[in-house]
Amino acid sequence: MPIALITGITGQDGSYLAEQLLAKGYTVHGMIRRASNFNTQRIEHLFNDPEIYNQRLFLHHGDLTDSSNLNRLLEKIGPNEIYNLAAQSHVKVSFEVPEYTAEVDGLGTLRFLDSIKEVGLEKRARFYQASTSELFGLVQEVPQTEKTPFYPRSPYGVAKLYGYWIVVNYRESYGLHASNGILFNHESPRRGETFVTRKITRAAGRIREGMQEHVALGNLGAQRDWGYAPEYTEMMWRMLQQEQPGDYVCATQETHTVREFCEHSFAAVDMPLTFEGEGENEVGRDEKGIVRVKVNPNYYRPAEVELLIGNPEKARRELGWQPKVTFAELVQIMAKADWDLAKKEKLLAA
Ligand code: NAP
Ligand code: F7E
Repeated sequence: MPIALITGITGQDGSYLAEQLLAKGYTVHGMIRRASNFNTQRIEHLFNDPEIYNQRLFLHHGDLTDSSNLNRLLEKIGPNEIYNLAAQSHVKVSFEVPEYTAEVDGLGTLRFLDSIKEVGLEKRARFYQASTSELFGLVQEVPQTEKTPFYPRSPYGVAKLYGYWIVVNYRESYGLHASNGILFNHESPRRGETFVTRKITRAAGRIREGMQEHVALGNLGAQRDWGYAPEYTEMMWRMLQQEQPGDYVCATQETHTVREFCEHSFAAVDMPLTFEGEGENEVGRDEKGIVRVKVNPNYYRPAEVELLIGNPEKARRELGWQPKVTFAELVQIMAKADWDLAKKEKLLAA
């Protein structure tokens, strides 16, 4: 049975990928960071299953800033497939911790590739790198494809640009089976709560249950190509099953504004919103005229990515991959899950 190593297994994507690989019969090793609180909530169901944990799922402490740890892990595990999903993944936060972001997202990728070489796994192990649509930043072409020139707009995007090119370089220099998935935004009920989609669906549920008055957001006009995360992790696996490595855009080829995401989310909890005003004065009101969405410029970014929309034609053609969950369905899935969560929280608080 194949052996996989996932960095970032405690994150949104890592948790879905671990489930999918276990279901395919893999032995899965995950790297986790030491934390002062439990950071394994997203994989708790796997962790608590005695037939899985320490049988086919193994967790190891580690960090992408620690090369000796990476060497040891690779030697001990001897994986056939490596999914490098670990990252400081928040774009706005990357402006506040640019050096750390470069260490983990840029140099961390190099450390990993070099460890593979160092321990002699370059013929055995296939490598997936979590590249991103943030590479396109100030977009040079619409829609974006694998051939669109990059123009990152944040320390996160620039760090990931290094990650992208070092993967290409190790592939070309040392024959590594190393691939970049250029994934556009993908979301789910497991999305971190500080990303805009989850922030909105969490707020919609809590506002609907009377637990919160309104939500403050930044740029309501930003447009994103939002897909459903489990479909994107399935695509990661497909990339590593290819005879030849390559780089693939993974997207829905639809784009929507943050404002539209709000409209769909609040409609899903039976609180339709109407937006009025402009810029910092724009608000979203419910049917009673109560303001439920406000703008707070603190959430603006020093440089913004205004529009993303990807063309996944290469992935469709070569990997047979096509997203099925639509934008409207994605919002429904997330809004419903967060409404249920708010109801539970309310019961517990009562
Ligand atoms: P996420 O939920 O933020 O998860 C990130 C994971 O990386 C977590 O497990 C985190 O551990 C771990 N991590 C952070 N710093 C680390 C370090 N120094 N050493 C080891 N592990 C570290 O991110 P995601 O949404 O699942 O995304 C997965 C990957 O895809 C990331 O590389 C992200 O940049 C990239 N990506 C995401 C999207 C998207 O829309 N989701 C799109 C394109 C690319 P803790 O749990 O301990 O924090
Ligand atoms: O922002 C705007 C914000 O933080 C989306 C990461 O997974 O996808 C993600 O990066 C848009 C931006 O995601 C708020 O300005 C408005 O234009 O949800 P986000 P992101 O920056 O697109 C890419 C592909 C990755 O690779 C990253 O790892 O929404 N926005 N108001 C807001 N964003 C946030 N977070 N919070 C707000 O209040």
